[in-house]
Amino acid sequence: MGKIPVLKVVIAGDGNVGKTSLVRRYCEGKFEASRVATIGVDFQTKVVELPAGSVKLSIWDMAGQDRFRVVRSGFYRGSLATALVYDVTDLISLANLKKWHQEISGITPDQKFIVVGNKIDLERVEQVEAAQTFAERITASYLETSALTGEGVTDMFRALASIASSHLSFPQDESVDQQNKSLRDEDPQSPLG
Ligand code: G3D
Ligand code: MG
Repeated sequence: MGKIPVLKVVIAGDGNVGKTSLVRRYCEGKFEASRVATIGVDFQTKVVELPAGSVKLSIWDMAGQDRFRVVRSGFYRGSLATALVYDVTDLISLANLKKWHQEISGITPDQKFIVVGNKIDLERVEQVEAAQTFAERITASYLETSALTGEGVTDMFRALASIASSHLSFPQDESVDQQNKSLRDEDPQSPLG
């Protein structure tokens, strides 16, 4: 088997929406209350099994605070997919996803996105429709999670891995040659009919 492709992905969104908690939950399987806020960037890796093959996600968890804007821009380079995370109890964090989307697609124009509403274990204040409309507008899928209970977290990272790997040809793609060969074999012009 060949080497596992490493895919850089980004977790973006306002401070306090739960980005670091989502990464922790996914990579370490736990939730810690009262964590220290991310300074600059956190970094974790995890292998994800996709139907087409395995990939290793390198997950970059950006600090949401405005004063880290300069640090962040360099870290977007080379990333393939971003989860834009907001907090379903915080309307401002949803409105700000537009700003996050602009910041990231301005630096990496081919970036693919998913939109994630976190903290669904709490009483929500936002309108799901507004989040879905935003996701549609940027051709992203919309998912909901709770880093606290773990609900939706695996799906979120699988979705991210899946869009980040859409450009890859996995070893199984050798079968494309095989398929092309069978198409040629079916060619009515062929002497075998
Ligand atoms: P950030 O990395 O986006 O800045 P953090 O966010 O992961 O640091 O989380 C910010 C706060 O929200 C933390 O609270 C964390 O425990 C809480 N949190 C994160 N995800 C969830 C969730 O899904 N549900 C609930 N109920 N809380 C969540 P504290 O109080 O520890 O600062
Ligand atoms: Mg953080």
